[in-house]
Amino acid sequence: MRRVRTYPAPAALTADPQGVATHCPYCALQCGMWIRSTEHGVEISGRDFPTNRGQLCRKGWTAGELLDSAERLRIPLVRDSREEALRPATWDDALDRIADAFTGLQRAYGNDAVAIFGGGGLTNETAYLLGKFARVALKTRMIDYNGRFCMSAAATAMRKAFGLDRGLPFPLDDIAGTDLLILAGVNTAETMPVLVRHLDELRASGGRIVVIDPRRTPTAALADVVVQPVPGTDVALAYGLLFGAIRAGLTDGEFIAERTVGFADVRATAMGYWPERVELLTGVSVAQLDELIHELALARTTILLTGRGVEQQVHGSAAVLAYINLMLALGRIGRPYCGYGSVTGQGNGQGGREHGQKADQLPGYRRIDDPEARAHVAQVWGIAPGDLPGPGVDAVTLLTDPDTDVHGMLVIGSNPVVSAPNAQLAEKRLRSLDFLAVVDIVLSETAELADVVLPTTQWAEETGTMTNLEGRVLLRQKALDPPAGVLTDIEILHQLARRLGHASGFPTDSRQVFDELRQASRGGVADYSGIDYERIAAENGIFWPCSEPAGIGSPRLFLAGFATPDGRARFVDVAADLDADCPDAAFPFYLTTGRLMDHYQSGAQTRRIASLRRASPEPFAEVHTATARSLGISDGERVRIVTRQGSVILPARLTTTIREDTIFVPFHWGGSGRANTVTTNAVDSTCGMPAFKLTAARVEAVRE
Ligand SMILES: Nc1nc2c(c(=O)[nH]1)N[C@H]1C(S)=C(S)[C@@H](COP(=O)(O)OP(=O)(O)OC[C@H]3O[C@@H](n4cnc5c(=O)[nH]c(N)nc54)[C@H](O)[C@@H]3O)O[C@H]1N2
Ligand SMILES: Nc1nc2c(c(=O)[nH]1)N[C@H]1C(S)=C(S)[C@@H](COP(=O)(O)OP(=O)(O)OC[C@H]3O[C@@H](n4cnc5c(=O)[nH]c(N)nc54)[C@H](O)[C@@H]3O)O[C@H]1N2
Ligand code: SF4
Ligand SMILES: [Mo]
Repeated sequence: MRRVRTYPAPAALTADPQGVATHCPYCALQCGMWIRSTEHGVEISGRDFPTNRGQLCRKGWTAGELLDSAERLRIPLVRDSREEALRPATWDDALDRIADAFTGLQRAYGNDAVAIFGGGGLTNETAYLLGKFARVALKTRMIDYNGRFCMSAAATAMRKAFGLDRGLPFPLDDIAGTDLLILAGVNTAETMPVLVRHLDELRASGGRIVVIDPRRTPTAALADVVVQPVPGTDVALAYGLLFGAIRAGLTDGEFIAERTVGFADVRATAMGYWPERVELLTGVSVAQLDELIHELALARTTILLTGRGVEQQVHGSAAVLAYINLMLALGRIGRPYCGYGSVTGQGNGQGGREHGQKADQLPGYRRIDDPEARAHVAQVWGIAPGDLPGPGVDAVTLLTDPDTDVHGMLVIGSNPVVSAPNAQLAEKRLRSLDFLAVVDIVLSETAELADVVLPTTQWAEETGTMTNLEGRVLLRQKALDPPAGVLTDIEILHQLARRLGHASGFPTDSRQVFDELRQASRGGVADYSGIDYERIAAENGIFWPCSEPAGIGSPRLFLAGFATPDGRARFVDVAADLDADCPDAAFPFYLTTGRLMDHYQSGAQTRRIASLRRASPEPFAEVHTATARSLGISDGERVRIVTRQGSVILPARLTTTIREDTIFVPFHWGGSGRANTVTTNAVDSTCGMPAFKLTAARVEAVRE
């Protein structure tokens, strides 16, 4: 078996002429950075960290620009009615308004009248304190966050199959040591450009790459085999591959017998996916299926990663389970250089889902309906278990359903007016609230609707921990002072809690919050109790679970057993009934949405960075040249994309890299170019994941 290169131990992270050791504000790779303040402004350079080895992408290099941008918020904004414009206010006035409004609404309509909507970019300390703030200070069960739009399908599937959900159950470096890497619905060359160096290493040592994506993306350019399935058909494709693997004798009987349960049913279902049928369902030809089986046969070790392409579907968690079934049948999980992982997206997409900002969760990845978990956390919080609210509702319900009890909301670390599915509905719902408060660093599209907007510090101005896609807990150190008067997220929570009658319990020092988080997570699935700031810095991060203050935690999970009661992984016999928003005569195309290299998420940050805005100034619709010809559309011409939800007008960008039946629109813009004006309302009923990747659509030329 080929081995991964080993690297020298990291330099100490303390004061260094290169500046302060910290991490990028954006994606889950959490690349290491040096940041230094000079007379010419803030200087950022790449730092040797295991995920990036000194490299940064364009977004990382330019991240400093927003720190002193004129568009940054520096003082609170308030208004007395929605007809007025927002105007500057004192912190006391702004904070009092929020506390008074929330108290009034809760008195009138009950505790669940106030909701919190958080984000996966917030530090572990903020995410933890936010969950506590909701349950203890507001006593509401209504809290959820944008990670529901991101990781819920994979998380649900991994919990079912392995008993535990950690994006990658192995360090990123392991990728370079596998024989075969399968990337399904992941466009890492654009979404985690620095990860490409791991792919280059893999190829340099003779490993092979398969990409499964309806578009021939820049990631596909790095692959040995590329297949372009019809959007939304990964369940059928994965079963088709399992059929082929069974027929070619590739399954690992010993592994199946000793380390798994439930294969018989899955095997029986897979036998219904013979190649000709799979070709009809997925558009992947019999010859291409053979090619994929051949790749599986050549490899002794395999890593399969899914991204949002597979997961943001009505059958997202089923598709993940179908790919896991394939990997379990091959015996390529829970062994060195083998495994399944889901590429976590946001900077703290992993930690953000472990410490309680999710409707059904308590810190340490505990379930809020588990009496033992409730007792433990209530004791850490100094309240009676009976005073802890129960599970709330998922993000889509929270943001769009007018029938919940919610009358007031605090949005912190998300921009749902751009990023929520069917954003028209979310926008309407947010406008209909009696009171909306937003904490952000810029006046985002969501902040524009608020009654009170609080500015907050940026990544480089506060200390806190983040948990990257590998489950590695890392330390983002404060490098710069914030603009005068701007509070951190946890200082804001402290101020609000105090006004709601909780003078203690909401510390403003991140280390103190982390120490409490360690207690609260102790004994949970995501146990952080053995982790502290010093050891994170000394070891280049610590992998959870970690209950002992020694070592680097648990970089590789499942080698000895799975996290299920009997230690065996579960095959889950998922159905593949295609009841998604299927194209028909009126809406004949598959509309899918996703990301570009230059912009991040709702674009609130990157649209305000000059070089990124120049590189990628506006949204567009990617249309196949042949499709455009048949519709009489030329390159750059404006087209109307119509779906059952609404329509948007965008310039067409013609390409031959997309399927002829598929249209792609990036979601980084609000206003008239907002992708989510047209995306479907449909969600995966098992986890609440929106089906961002498949909406039936019509395309029309716009002729003035
Ligand atoms: N530049 C940039 N980087 C980012 C982000 C960003 O906004 N911008 N966001 C971060 C976050 S939060 C996330 S979640 C990650 C997301 O990272 P990715 O998952 O890599 O990104 P997406 O573009 O959402 O989707 C990936 C691919 O899925 C494909 N796809 C669509 N439908 C299907 C399908 O039915 N099956 C399959 N197999 N593929 C399909 C799309 O064509 C697309 O190329 O990126 C992170 N990194
Ligand atoms: N059509 C379509 N829609 C999608 C997706 C898709 O693929 N297609 N992907 C979905 C996914 S995977 C995700 S993760 C979501 C993300 O969508 P959003 O949740 O909207 O993500 P961001 O744009 O990162 O929003 C973060 C907000 O918090 C602010 N912010 C940044 N740092 C801080 C901080 O430290 N504190 C506070 N208080 N605020 C801060 C930013 O300025 C920004 O306004 O979008 C989802 N929406
Ligand atoms: S790959 Fe992600 S973490 Fe690394 S520099 Fe780019 S945006 Fe930042
Ligand atoms: Mo995400």
